[in-house]
Amino acid sequence: MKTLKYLLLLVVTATLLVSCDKKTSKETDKVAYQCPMKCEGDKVYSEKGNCPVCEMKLRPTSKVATKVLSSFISEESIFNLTTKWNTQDGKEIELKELKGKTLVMVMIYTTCKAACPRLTADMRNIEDKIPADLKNEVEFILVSIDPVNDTPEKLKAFAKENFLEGPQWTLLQGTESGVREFANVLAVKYKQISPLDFSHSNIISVFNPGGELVHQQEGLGVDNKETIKKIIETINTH
Ligand SMILES: [Cu+2]
Repeated sequence: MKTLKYLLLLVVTATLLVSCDKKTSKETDKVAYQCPMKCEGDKVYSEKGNCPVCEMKLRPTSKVATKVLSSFISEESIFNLTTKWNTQDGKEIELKELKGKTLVMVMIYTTCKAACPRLTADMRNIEDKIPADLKNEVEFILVSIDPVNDTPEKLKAFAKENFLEGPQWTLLQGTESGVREFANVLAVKYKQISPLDFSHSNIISVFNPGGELVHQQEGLGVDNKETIKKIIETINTH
C-alpha cells in the first residue's frame, strides 16, 4: 500500500514536471517585438506596441521569415498598367514585376539641369535613411518623362553619374503613352518646352508592395522624415 502511494506521488510529480517544462519552452517560442529604427539598440519587447522613443510600431523580429505575399491586385494598383518598360540594363518589364517590395518612385529626365539632379539627390537621401535590415524591402524607381531621348544606355550612364548603383535602383524608359498614363496615376504634370527641356512637378511617391499609392512628398530638398516613416510603416504592415 505504501509503495503504491509513493508510486502515485512519483507519477504526479513527473506529470507536474513535464507540464512545467512545456510552459517554459512555450514562453521562449513567443515572438519578440523590436523597434524597426532600433532606437534602444537590440532591446526586444514581448508584447506588440509602439517604440517609447520614436513611437513607431514595433515589428516581430522574425517577420522576414513569416512573410507571405498574396497574389491579389486591387483596382487602385499600378500593377494593372500593362505597358512595357525597359530598365537601364535593357530588360523589358511590366510594372507588376516590381510587386512584393515597397516602391519609392520619381519621374525625371536625364538632360534636366535644374530640378531632376536635386530630385535624384532627394531619392538617394531617402535610400540612405532606410535602416540596413529593411533595405532589401524597398525598391527605388526613376521613370523617365523623356522616353525618346532616355534610352537604357543613357539611363545607365545617368545612374552611374548619380551613384544610383546596386539592385535597389531601377531606371525605366517607357513609351510616350505609357509614361503619360503613369504620370496621371501619380498626378505628376509635365510638358515639353523645347527638344531637351520639360517643365514638371517634383513629386516622390511611395507605393505599398501591392502597388497602391500610400504617400507623396512634394518639392525639392524637403524634409523627408514623414516619407521615411511612411516607408518603414509600409514595410512593417505588409
Ligand atoms: Cu527636371
